[in-house]
Amino acid sequence: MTVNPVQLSYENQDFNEQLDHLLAWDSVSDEEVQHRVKHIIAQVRARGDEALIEFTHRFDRLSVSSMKELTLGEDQLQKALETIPQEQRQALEVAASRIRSYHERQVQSSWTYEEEDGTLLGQQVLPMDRVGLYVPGGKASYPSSVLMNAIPAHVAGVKEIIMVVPTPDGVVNDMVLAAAAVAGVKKVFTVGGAQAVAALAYGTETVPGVDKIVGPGNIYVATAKREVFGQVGIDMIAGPSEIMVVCDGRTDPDWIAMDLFSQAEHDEDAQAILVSPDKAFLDQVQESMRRLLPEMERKKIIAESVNNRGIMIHVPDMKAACEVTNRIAPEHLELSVEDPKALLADIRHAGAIFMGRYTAEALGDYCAGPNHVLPTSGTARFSSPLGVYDFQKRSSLIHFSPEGASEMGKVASVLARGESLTAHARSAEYRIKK
Ligand code: HSO
Ligand code: ZN
Repeated sequence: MTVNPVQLSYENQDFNEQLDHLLAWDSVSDEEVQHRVKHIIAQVRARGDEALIEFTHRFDRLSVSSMKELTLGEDQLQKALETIPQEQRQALEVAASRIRSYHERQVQSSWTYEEEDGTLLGQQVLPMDRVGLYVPGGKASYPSSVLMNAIPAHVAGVKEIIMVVPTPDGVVNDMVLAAAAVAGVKKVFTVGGAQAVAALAYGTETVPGVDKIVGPGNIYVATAKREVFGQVGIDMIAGPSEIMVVCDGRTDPDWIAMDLFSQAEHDEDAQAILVSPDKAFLDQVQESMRRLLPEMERKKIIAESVNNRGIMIHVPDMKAACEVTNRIAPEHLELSVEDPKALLADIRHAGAIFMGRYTAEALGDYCAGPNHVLPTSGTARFSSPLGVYDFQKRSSLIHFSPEGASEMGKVASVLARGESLTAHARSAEYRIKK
């Protein structure tokens, strides 16, 4: 098994076109999947628990006679926390506490201001009432993602976080349940797929309908989330993981190779990119990758990811490296250089920026504190990491004094008549002082 990322040079005439071609990613929208998902949603919407139980039997091979058997409460989550090895429990608790401290700084507060005539304007910020958290089953079931999704909701003040996680053939991941306990989740339903998304969006006799659904999932889950958007809010629909490393050539090549592997091992479609002004260093990292690959548990996935989507880019200098970064807008950016702060001024687009040789992206995935749910596929140009703000909503506050209503009544009246909206105009005019 070899590893052969594509080699690119910034100095190539058609560098930008080549790069765009390698970055292109189609977020799959499969008609057949859409059709099936629509059917599942309609069934759950019409028949509630009964349909949910049927689909769980069909897709997860679990036969239960009531939703009670698919429901876990606080006691069971607490029990899972006590079941896992002490070392894992402690690591979850350390990570949770750091994620909490970081996110507490994101809480937005309400504000108001008063004008001279006593008019009061402002914005009231409140948490959502109830949020649903989707957690995948199987190989992509990450306890760390439970923390990253549930803690910001909890910090925002969301009262009820309803988690759903499929347990195919009844196989439960205790560390996922333990993470839920640590993150303040109190209710879990062991259902998954489009049927779980539908239950959260519309509610059933047992599953309470939520206001927003967050969390990663397979194509069925992603399609279902798109389908119920509007009925409920959803988070972004994430593409495969990406890492981009900018290195001056003076970090241990094994470290860089492993950093690239760390995202490649998520998925055959994950993308790992290395950029350096040092040509010999790019070769050394490739050599390290070849030597280290056989040691990796997920070597097949890593090799596929690196061979299909991996890129090594030679740039003339760091200025060009920053330019390439902004074009890519990577989910994760490592600045493996002596003075990362000096580069920061030129970086405009990246989901998370890991600064310095010691800051492995993997630390950010688990326990640095910032969120690991990040914009992928170039969307860092216009979107941000998941945060407390995603679980808060705003209402505008407007309170006119009699003087204010009179003054603004005149303005509104003119504008309303310009729009031929007479009732608007007269409503405002009633309040104008004679
Ligand atoms: N790197 C992933 C998150 C994760 N890594 C979970 C390990 N576990 C998000 O891009
Ligand atoms: Zn990761």
